[in-house]
Order: sequence, then C-alpha cells, then structure tokens
Amino acid sequence: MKLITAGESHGKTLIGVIEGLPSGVTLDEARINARLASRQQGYGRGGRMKIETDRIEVLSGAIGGKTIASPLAFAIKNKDYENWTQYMDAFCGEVDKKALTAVRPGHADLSGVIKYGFGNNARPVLERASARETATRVGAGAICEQALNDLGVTIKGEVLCVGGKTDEESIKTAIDEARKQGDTLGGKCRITVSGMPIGVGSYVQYDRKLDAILAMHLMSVQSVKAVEVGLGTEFASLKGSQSHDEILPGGRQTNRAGGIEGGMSNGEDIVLTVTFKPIPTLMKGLRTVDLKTGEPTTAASERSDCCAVEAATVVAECAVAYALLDEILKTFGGDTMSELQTRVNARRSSYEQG
Ligand code: EPS
Repeated sequence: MKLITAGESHGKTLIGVIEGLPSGVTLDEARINARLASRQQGYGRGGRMKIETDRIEVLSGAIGGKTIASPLAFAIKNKDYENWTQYMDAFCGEVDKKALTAVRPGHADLSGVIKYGFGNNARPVLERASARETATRVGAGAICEQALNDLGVTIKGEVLCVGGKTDEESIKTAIDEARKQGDTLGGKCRITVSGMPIGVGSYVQYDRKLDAILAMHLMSVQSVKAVEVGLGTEFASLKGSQSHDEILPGGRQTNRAGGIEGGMSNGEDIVLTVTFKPIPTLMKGLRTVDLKTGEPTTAASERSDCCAVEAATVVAECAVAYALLDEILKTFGGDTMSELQTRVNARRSSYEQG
C-alpha cells in the first residue's frame, strides 16, 4: 500500500489517500470517527481540541461500506480554518500577518525555514510539521485496524508513563504542575499486537524486516524519539541466556523478543515501547534567536498542548495498524479481503496443525 497525507494545521482540510487496499474491506464510519475522537482526548490537550470534531469524509474508493480496491481518498475538515482563511487561503492568504519569527527549539521551525527558503517566517513550516497531521494517520490506521480485526489481529495501546510518573493521579498532578509552569511533558506507551500470523516481514533484505518497518512508521509520528521491541534497551545489560525465548514442545514461556525474530513475526504478541519527547511549544518559551532581528529572544508560544501522550498512543496504534496491514499484504497478497483471509488462515493452519 501507499499512504499519502496532505494538509496544514490551519488549512482548509486534511487529506489522506491510501492506494493498494484490497476490495471488500469493511468501512465502518462510526468506528473510524470513534478513533478520531479518541485521538482528540487525553489529559493535557490544548484549546484546539475544543474547536474541532474530527470526522472522516470518504471521497473515493468505497461503495456501500466496502472498499472497491481503487485509491481510497478521505478528508478530515479543519473547523479552525474559518478563523484562518485570511492567512491560509491558497490564493490570497497573507501568511506574513501570522509570521512566526522566534523559532522554537525542538520544532521543525529553524531547519524548515532554511531548507525551503521561507526567509524569516516559520509559519509555512509549522503548519505542516504540526501534529495535526496525525489525524490523517489515525483515519488511515482506523481503516486498516478493521481489516486486521477481520484477519484475527488486534492492537492495544496503553500509556506507561508521563513525565516519569506511572499512576493516573500522579500523571494528572504532573501535567497540572507543568501547565502552571508553562512547560510540557512527554512519556512512553506500550503497543501490543495479538494474533499475528507467523512469518510477516522477512530476514532476506534489510528493508523487509518487520521491526525496522514498524520503527519507521512509529518514528515518523511527531515527537517520537525512541522505539523499542520486546525488552528493547534492557537487552544491553542481559546475558544471552536471559535474553532469548526458549522453544518448548508446548510453545514459549517468555516473550522477551517482543514477537519479532529475524525481522519476522514469530506468532507471539508484538510488543513495542514508544517514547515521546515533551512538545516543543512551551508557554514559557525557551531561549532562541529571532529570525527577523537576529537578536536573542524567547521562543514563540502559540496555543498548544501541554501533554499529548494519550493522544499520541492512539496515533501509535494506528501507525502500527497501517504498517502491519501493509506487511501482511506484502507477505500473503490477495486482491480481495476474502482471498487474504484464506491465505492468512492457510498459513496459520500450516503450523497450528503441527
Ligand atoms: C493538534 C493541533 C494543533 C496543536 C497540536 C496538535 O492545533 P493548534 O496549533 O491550532 O493548537 O494543538 O500540535 C502541536 C502540538 C504541534 O506541535 O504542532 C492536533 O490536532 O492534534
């Protein structure tokens, strides 16, 4: 499959186009919208989420609740565009009236301005670099999740920690505290995938390794700084005998590998830990240099989230869903959903029956 996303944070609409879905994938509008709604939630979100009610509008590629194999295009409207038309209109938008010159450390602002030659205004950079784009990743992932569920594969994400805190009460307190101080917080989530057939991905070429592919899909989510598979960084202090999952006649008793060996799914749960850095838009503003004056200043502080780890966990689930359906299709092929189901089931019975 190929997924293209388009859209600016305060532009007219967000767009996603998925090419390569088989025919016969069920599209459940309510279910996709529920996933979009869950991305909008979580303790620590900012004012934008009160403006938006993200909803999918499918523009092509499906009829009567089933995909028809042609490119599936969808839109998610930015309600906030009404307040930004004057600045963002494709033909007469006055982007300089919303100039951002005090570039934010940790954001795409500075490198983006230099790379694309935007002079001293980072507005065109941040509009696209914004995590608003993750709504399209969720729209696409929610469609893929449905197909995966129908193949017996389920994905579950959970927040492990925020700002170093692990229980809900301390997390909320830490977010309240950070907000009061004009600061932001990151955290970690765990994504667990159950029901994967054995042998998705491959050891035969570097770019076909399932762990490498999942890491790419997750690392490309805004604010992700690390992806671990199984015991991940803990492996550095363990011996081989403490690291691997012995194969016994009745199956394995451990899953330290996190469900992937040699770049292939091994039938155990795939377990991924994802680390998100704190959002780089701080209300208290870090030290920076103003692009217009060249003088030291404090970084721009636009409306933003204080913490988006809960929302980012939904995005991570959906990024994994897209990647896994894509890899399942590469491994098993099939033009229709039922062909794909038959092939996945044939693989399962090849080892489940011995
Ligand atoms: C986001 C929309 C954005 C931000 C946030 C995520 O809306 P606005 O910029 O209008 O407040 O809330 O984006 C960022 C944190 C960022 O760094 O760009 C969303 O829909 O998730």
